[in-house]
Amino acid sequence: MKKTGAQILWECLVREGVTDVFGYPGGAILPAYDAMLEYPIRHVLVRHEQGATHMADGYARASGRVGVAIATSGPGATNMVTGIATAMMDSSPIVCITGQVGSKLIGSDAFQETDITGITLPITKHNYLVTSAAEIAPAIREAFAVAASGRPGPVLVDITKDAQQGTAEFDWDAAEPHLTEALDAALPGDDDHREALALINAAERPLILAGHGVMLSGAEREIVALAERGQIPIAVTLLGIGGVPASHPLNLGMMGMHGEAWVNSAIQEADLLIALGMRFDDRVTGNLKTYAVHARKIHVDIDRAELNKNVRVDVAIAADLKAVVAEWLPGVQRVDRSTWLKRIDGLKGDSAVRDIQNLPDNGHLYAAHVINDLWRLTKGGAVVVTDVGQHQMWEAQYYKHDRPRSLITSGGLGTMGFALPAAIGAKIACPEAEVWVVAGDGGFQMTMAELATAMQERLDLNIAIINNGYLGMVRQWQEFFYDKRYAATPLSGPDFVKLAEAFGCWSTAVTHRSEVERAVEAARRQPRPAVIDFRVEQEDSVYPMVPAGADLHKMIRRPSPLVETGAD
Ligand SMILES: Cc1cc2nc3c(=O)[nH]c(=O)nc-3n(C[C@H](O)[C@H](O)[C@H](O)COP(=O)(O)OP(=O)(O)OC[C@H]3O[C@@H](n4cnc5c(N)ncnc54)[C@H](O)[C@@H]3O)c2cc1C
Ligand SMILES: Cc1ncc(C[n+]2csc(CCOP(=O)(O)OP(=O)(O)O)c2C)c(N)n1
Ligand SMILES: [Mg+2]
Repeated sequence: MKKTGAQILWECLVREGVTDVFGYPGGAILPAYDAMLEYPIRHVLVRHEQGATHMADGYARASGRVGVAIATSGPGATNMVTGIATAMMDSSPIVCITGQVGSKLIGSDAFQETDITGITLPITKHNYLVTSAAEIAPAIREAFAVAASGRPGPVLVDITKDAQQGTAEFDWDAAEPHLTEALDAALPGDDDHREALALINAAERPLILAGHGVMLSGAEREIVALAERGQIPIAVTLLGIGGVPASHPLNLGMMGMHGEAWVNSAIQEADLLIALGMRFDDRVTGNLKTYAVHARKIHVDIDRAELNKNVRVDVAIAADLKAVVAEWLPGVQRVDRSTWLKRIDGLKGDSAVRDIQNLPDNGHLYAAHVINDLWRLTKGGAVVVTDVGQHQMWEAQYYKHDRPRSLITSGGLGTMGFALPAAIGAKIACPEAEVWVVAGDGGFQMTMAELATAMQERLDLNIAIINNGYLGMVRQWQEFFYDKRYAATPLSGPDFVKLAEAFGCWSTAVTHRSEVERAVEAARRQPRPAVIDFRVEQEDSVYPMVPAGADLHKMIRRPSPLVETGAD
């Protein structure tokens, strides 16, 4: 049956199972928008195309489905760049569709022409320039397959206006993608498994490093089974949080720059690291020369390019994690590792004493308190979407995630402005979930226009602004490494309560710990977006901290007794 290119586009999206798209119209994508009205798809009108890409990303991370963003050519497409790079760094499957000027105008500097496939080449898993209606179905089907298969990631399909307007025979079956084997899981050799098992069974001080790949692979149960069978403790990456329940006795917590001190020390003392679906980011390893020098290493990652990239390993397996661990399980011996587990318990040492959580209520509002209260009040059941900065690290430390996909955060690119739009995407993907944004006063100001989107879509979204009056994480670096020279980090903001009310949201401000509970409960009762301005201690820092590039075990610890600074 003949259809226009625009109709073919929506026909394909519907058949791919797409129910929601995030976008913003304009001239070069107008034929597609016109055809959209005939299809059962919810279109969420964003306020900036960066928001559309983060929404698609949040949608994908919350649900495991592919998120879809749509924009016009030129500035619409370039506004998507940050969101695409964010999804690329964190292996999030999204498909971005952009309009392009007519195919005969390409290269003529036509109105709103930009080479978006050229611009996004290094930050997409793959991209397409489609110049005829007949190419649309194969391109869209392949885009979805590429985005979701192997190591997930963003794919962009740029469709010229004449391709949308032209007609072609629509044949769904003929458009079936044929991906090359390289995109699918490659099977490892049996020897790799034997070698890995021998190392695991012989180890006295093994440690599992569980990353984002645990959730991407759906291997949550297998990892816990491996840990329990072998009595092997687990450390998680920032993006691995939730993949293993925080409350599981073998889960030690987060590793890396702002990880728990005992976790980093355990890594340095281990005799075997079993790295599963994590990519040894520099925030995780610190100085590579001194990283886990006593440990043999096994690395399982679906992306061969990650193996032996940052850390040299003894056994490297390029395959889907779930399948690999399932294969190992019967061969994993039940070994008594109580000495090692006791040793790690001992490493916890004075951490508890220094922990800010145990401070009495002294009239100061600490972000750590706010987040811990949020965890308590939501009983750990919320999907929390963070922005980037100190509040992001405090969230990782003080909100205990027991469920997969319940922490959504920009790790690899560290994109400020991510939280609010990503949370909108998460809420639309999972309408039953209680969704909380935890954002800094800096990052929130980057994309706060999306409050209008949340209102227009009548979303029951809760937003906690951790307002410290600073670009806090940068201020912290200036405090530690630049002699407290606070260049361009003191930050004013609007009256967030008035601002939120102007958008039609419910809002309140909190300055004392005693008010946290009331405010959180009131926000939870609101059926519309609710914004709480938590005016927290201004010059608090995130501890512990491994300075960039330092040895992992050489952490800066919170001064004891706690030093209080800043305005009350
Ligand atoms: C301010 C700030 C501070 C930070 N501090 C820390 C910190 O202290 N600690 C920390 O951990 N991080 C920290 N990060 C995050 C850090 O930068 C990285 O984003 C994070 O460590 C990456 O985690 P990951 O390797 O688990 O996930 P990803 O980067 O998403 O990598 C996932 C890996 O899993 C693989 N994979 C995907 N699917 C499968 C599958 N089916 N089977 C097998 N493998 C698969 C992928 O190929 C990839 O290699 C910080 C970020 C910011 C912005
Ligand atoms: C788009 C973008 N620009 C700059 C940075 C660098 N950066 C990282 S954290 C941070 C400060 C964030 O401040 P705020 O949002 O108030 O959060 P806080 O650290 O105070 O909790 C900055 C500027 C970034 N990560 N992203
Ligand atoms: Mg701040």
